[in-house]
Amino acid sequence: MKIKKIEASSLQEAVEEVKKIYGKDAMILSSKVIKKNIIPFLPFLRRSVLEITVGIPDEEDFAKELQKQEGIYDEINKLKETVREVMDMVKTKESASVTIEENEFSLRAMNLINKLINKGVEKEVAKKIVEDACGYDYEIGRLDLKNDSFESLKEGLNQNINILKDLLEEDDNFKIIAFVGPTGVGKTTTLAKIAHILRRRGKKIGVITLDSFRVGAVEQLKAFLNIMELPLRVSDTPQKFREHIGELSSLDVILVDTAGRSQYDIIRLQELHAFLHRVPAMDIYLTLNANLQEKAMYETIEKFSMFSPKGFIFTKLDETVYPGSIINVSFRTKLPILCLTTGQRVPDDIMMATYEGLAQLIIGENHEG
Ligand SMILES: Nc1nc2c(ncn2[C@@H]2O[C@H](COP(=O)(O)OP(=O)(O)OP(=O)(O)O)[C@@H](O)[C@H]2O)c(=O)[nH]1
Ligand SMILES: [Mg+2]
Repeated sequence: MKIKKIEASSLQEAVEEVKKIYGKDAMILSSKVIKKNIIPFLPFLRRSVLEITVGIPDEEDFAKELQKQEGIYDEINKLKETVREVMDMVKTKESASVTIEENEFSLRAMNLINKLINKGVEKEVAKKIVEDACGYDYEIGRLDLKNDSFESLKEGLNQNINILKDLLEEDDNFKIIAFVGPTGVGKTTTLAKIAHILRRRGKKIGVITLDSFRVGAVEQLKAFLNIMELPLRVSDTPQKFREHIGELSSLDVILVDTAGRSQYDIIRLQELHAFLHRVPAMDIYLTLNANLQEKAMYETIEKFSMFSPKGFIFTKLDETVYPGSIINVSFRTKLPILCLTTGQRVPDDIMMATYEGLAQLIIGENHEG
């Protein structure tokens, strides 16, 4: 800032003068009354004038000021964001699951962890998923999300949960797809939904059911499939099953429905195993009700491991408020997810697993971006 002195007869005049000469950014720093000789060599002839000290900001000062102001706006915006996050956290029920003291995450990262926990994701799993979507922010000295919550969740899921690419993106080879799982989880309904999807994509499909003893099982399948006029075979022995596969092997895909088996009924599980083992080109998917208690899910997975399932199908997500359990189970077992079903309607209520879909399922629509 440059300092100048000017003289004026009144403050009013000084203000106008300063504006005129130095512009509107100039400031009057001080003023004082001084006595001046009217004629230099006649000291007894004096009058009073105002001496004004003016500060004139130079370009550099202006830039600094601007920078300071921008800094303040940044601070305000950060503060606003923090307040919003704190409010979100307060709104989120059971928000005390992860507290400020106990962890090394930023507020918004903690907020995301808590959202996951509230949806049934285990605390350790939630922390790992979020941690993998974070970078260290030196300014706040904590781990912070690299992106908005939704994108970060997608990223974290991507690093921790396996999904199977859409059935048809894999290859064009002949495939047999079998659905196994406990009773009533939705195997037959899901088979029908997948049959529709495959058909819509131009695949030639046949269906074989191994469920010949439950009353109405074959009728139920027929009802689903008749609309599509798909060939259907009912195999009541492993021998028949192999014959039926032979008959339908000129098609693109054979879908195999099985009778539900309790994970506690080892004999029936082994019976089913006798049908399915050593069948070439067969992928077996374990169908699990997303509402099942997690402990029961692990028991089921253990008992059905004899089928070496290629992945999970999770059903009835429309009936659960805690979809987090499917994340826990997939995280712990590393078995990939093929698809998720979200209602009884055939063929609509199904979605192939994507990270976007999983993120939506857990924290809702992407509101941030
Ligand atoms: N809400 C809801 N219901 C479903 C879903 N999938 C299937 N269901 C219903 O669950 C019930 C059982 O479905 P099925 O497809 O017969 O189950 P399953 O596993 O074949 O049963 P079993 O053959 O007896 O072992 C039916 O009433 C279906 O409509 C889903 O995603 N959401
Ligand atoms: Mg069935």
